[in-house]
Amino acid sequence: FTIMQRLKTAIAEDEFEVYYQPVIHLETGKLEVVEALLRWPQQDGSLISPEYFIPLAETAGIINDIGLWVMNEACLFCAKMRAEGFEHLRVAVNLSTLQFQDGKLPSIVEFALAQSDLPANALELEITESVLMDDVANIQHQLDALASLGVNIAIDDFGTGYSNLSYLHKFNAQTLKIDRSLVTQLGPTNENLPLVTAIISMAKSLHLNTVAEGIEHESTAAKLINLGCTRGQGFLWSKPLPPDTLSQQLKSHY
Ligand code: G
Ligand code: G
Ligand code: MN
Ligand code: NA
Repeated sequence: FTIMQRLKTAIAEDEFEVYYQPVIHLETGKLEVVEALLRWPQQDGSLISPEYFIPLAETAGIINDIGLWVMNEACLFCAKMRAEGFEHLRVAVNLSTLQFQDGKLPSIVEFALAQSDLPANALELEITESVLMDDVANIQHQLDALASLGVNIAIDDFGTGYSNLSYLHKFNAQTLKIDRSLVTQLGPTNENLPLVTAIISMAKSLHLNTVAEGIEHESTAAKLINLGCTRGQGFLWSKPLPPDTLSQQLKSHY
């Protein structure tokens, strides 16, 4: 079988897993959010990166099925964690541009929330800047519907693509995630410090929260706190983990 053929049966065969990575409030060190990250384990024990198979799924026309599955899984996991004592935990789910095409995203999200009994403000949807450039009217309409449910919108991978400020404003996002390529060397070498400083300051004046991704060093976290960045995510705290592992770690650490 080709990888494309196996990808098409992967949902029915229950082959996907969702891992979760903690997002920490930088000043308090508290866990606030977990980001859902899709994994496709292979029988030989290897992993194919979503960076590779998500574009394949988009080409194969199955990204909506996968996206729906991830949405339901992530909401159920977050609701379970909240019931187990992490009552303010929120979950972030990545979206592909194509998930906006058929107009069904708001009802899919509504169903996932109802099924899991998760409040809408516990869900954050991560979209990339490239999504915002696509079919503006259609996407804005659906983001408005999602916002009126109470769902939060985050702009992912900020600083890499087209940084169009007017779109940021228009789409009612609450959160800006600074791409890890701008963050990782910040502590050790000051690489990209002027750019990250400007992004955080701009986000503040637009009343947006900031999340720095890819924090691997204590020195990076310290600089980001000084710059007023809201939250952080990265290997310094934890890599993405399977739900049971994360749940066990949280219960012993937080
Ligand atoms: O977890 P990792 O760093 O390997 O993820 C690589 C890329 O795959 C990231 O850009 C991430 O946003 C994307 N990705 C991970 N899970 C999902 C998902 O459920 N849906 C979509 N559309 N993208 C995902
Ligand atoms: O595009 P998106 O931001 O959704 O991608 C998240 C990806 O970043 C995941 O694949 C995750 O594994 C990866 N990631 C998360 N934290 C770190 C980190 O500290 N260092 C590196 N190199 N990758 C990270
Ligand atoms: Mn993301
Ligand atoms: Na990113």
